[in-house]
Amino acid sequence: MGIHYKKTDAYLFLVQDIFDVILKQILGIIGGGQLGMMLTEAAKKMPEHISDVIVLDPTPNCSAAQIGAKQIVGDFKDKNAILEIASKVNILTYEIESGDSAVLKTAESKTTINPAPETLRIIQDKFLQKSFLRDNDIPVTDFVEITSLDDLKRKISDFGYPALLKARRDAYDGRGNFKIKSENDVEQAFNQFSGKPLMLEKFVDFKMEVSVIAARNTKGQIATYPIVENIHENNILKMTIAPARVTKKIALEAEKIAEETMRVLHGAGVFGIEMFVTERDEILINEIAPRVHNSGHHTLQSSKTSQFEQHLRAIIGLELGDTTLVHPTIMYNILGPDNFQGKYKMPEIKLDNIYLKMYGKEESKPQRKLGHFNVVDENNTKGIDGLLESINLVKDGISPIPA
Ligand code: AIR
Repeated sequence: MGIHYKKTDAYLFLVQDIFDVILKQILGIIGGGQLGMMLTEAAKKMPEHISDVIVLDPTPNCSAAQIGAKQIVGDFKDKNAILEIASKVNILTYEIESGDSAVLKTAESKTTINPAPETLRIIQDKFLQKSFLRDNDIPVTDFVEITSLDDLKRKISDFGYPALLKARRDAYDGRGNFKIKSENDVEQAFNQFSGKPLMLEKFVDFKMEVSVIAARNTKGQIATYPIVENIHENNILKMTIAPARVTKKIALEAEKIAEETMRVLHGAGVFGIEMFVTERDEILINEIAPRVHNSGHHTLQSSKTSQFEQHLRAIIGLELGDTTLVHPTIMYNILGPDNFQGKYKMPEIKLDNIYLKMYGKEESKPQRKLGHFNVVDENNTKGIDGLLESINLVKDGISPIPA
């Protein structure tokens, strides 16, 4: 005997409710800066899968909150705040790697977390990350753990100068790196880190910095975006050129390394894999970010699927989107100028083929990422040189000035 339902309105509402619970999920994001903002925008375009977004961020009315995410105001490492957001969402992710992976592990009893806290634990400690990659035969720069000043003095004499002393954790955008150029810098470099766990890396004489944005979904499907070229200034990303001006051989090799990395890492989500191309055309991984990445912002206009949508597809377990680069594009970061801190006038650009995105941060600070714009070769006629010319015409006009 089957169960007989009357097709009443009540029944239809019940079915709708069940579907909502199964299919629509509340998404939680640790971090609500620009990356959380663009993830929230992508989530809003997927209402059939994500019903609401809640972010945890210390800045009241953070970037993501300004475009409709609910916000818990709290630190990324605040245990109670992490447990609170975990108890309110069906799926939790992060857009900054400085969350506490041990706390996240305990929060796994309350919600699904992707990438897994164990993946975060390995990646957020650069020494563990590089050891993991080396153990899996993935090419990385030479590196070694540093435990004391004497240890540093001994090891740097093996490595030679220059070498990079790095904080193992909580360092991005060049914060937490010290280039030791000679014996005279050694003590100053060590003291600068005041007791933090450290590692030393051989300085790579690279001819280009590149990255591959890669995704792996919860079912193990992997997809990589075409390799891009990154231009840094003062250790901060200034510009990403998509696609990178490299040979087909290098492009394929880098994408293969990225795919292999995703295979061994196991985490679900989008990852930014930064690499060097050396003078001898070797490819070495410099660093992995377990999150959507600044060098993937071009995908908002250049690609069939943006990295933000891709991340959501990956963590929800949907089939990954098409990563084809449809239009060559250059992404240019709008950074806070060095000469002031405080409120600033929002720059504007009204030109065809240029897409400006400001992050709604209240204050400019030197080198702070305030926004970016993408210059898109929409008719595929300009080429990278043409795009670079367009950037030169507009870049000075968009530097933020005090309000
Ligand atoms: N971010 C995270 N890791 C690296 C970067 N750049 C992004 C995240 C985070 C924001 O930078 O979106 O929330 C913080 O920006 P700020 O300017 O407040 O430090």
